[in-house]
Amino acid sequence: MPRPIDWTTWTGQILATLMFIIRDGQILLIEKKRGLGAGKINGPGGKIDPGETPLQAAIRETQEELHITPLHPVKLGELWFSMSDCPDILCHVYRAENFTGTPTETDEAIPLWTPTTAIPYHRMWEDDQQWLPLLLDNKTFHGRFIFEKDHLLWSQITPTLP
Ligand code: 8DG
Repeated sequence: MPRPIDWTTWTGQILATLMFIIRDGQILLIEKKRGLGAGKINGPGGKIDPGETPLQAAIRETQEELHITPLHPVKLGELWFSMSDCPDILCHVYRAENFTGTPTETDEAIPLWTPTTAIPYHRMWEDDQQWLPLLLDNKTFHGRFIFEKDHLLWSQITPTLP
């Protein structure tokens, strides 16, 4: 059974972001080379630095990881992760339709364009298949998840008003 969580008083200890760029029926993912989730496929993103807004952090992380700048990102989701082996994570999720620059491999990530109809969920965090389809559909959402290490024990996805 998942440990009990009082979501009404829950706060994220780590604030993070994710950025998904979707263009011409393809989504720009990364193979993450280090940090939390290394080896998994994900969107670019990472922790928010002190003094940064979530949007600024999402853009900066995409610049650092892929050497590109997303244009006009829109926040579509918020993900709350109760983790067993690290502090709780609150993640802001953005979508953009375009970018400047050329996606380039860096120390942190290998770029991976994938058709939106063939997302490699088996190589991603277990919860992603529950909310990434909403993002692809331009729907807004709030997800809450309880993890035991890498394993998803419990989840709840709520549609939100745009
Ligand atoms: P660092 O150099 O500061 O250590 O790393 P960072 O790049 O700033 O942070 P990070 O360790 O990469 O941050 C974790 C990233 O993983 C962040 O973008 C949020 C994301 N993430 C989770 N859980 C999940 C999940 O279940 N699904 C997806 N798609 N992403 C997740 O932390």
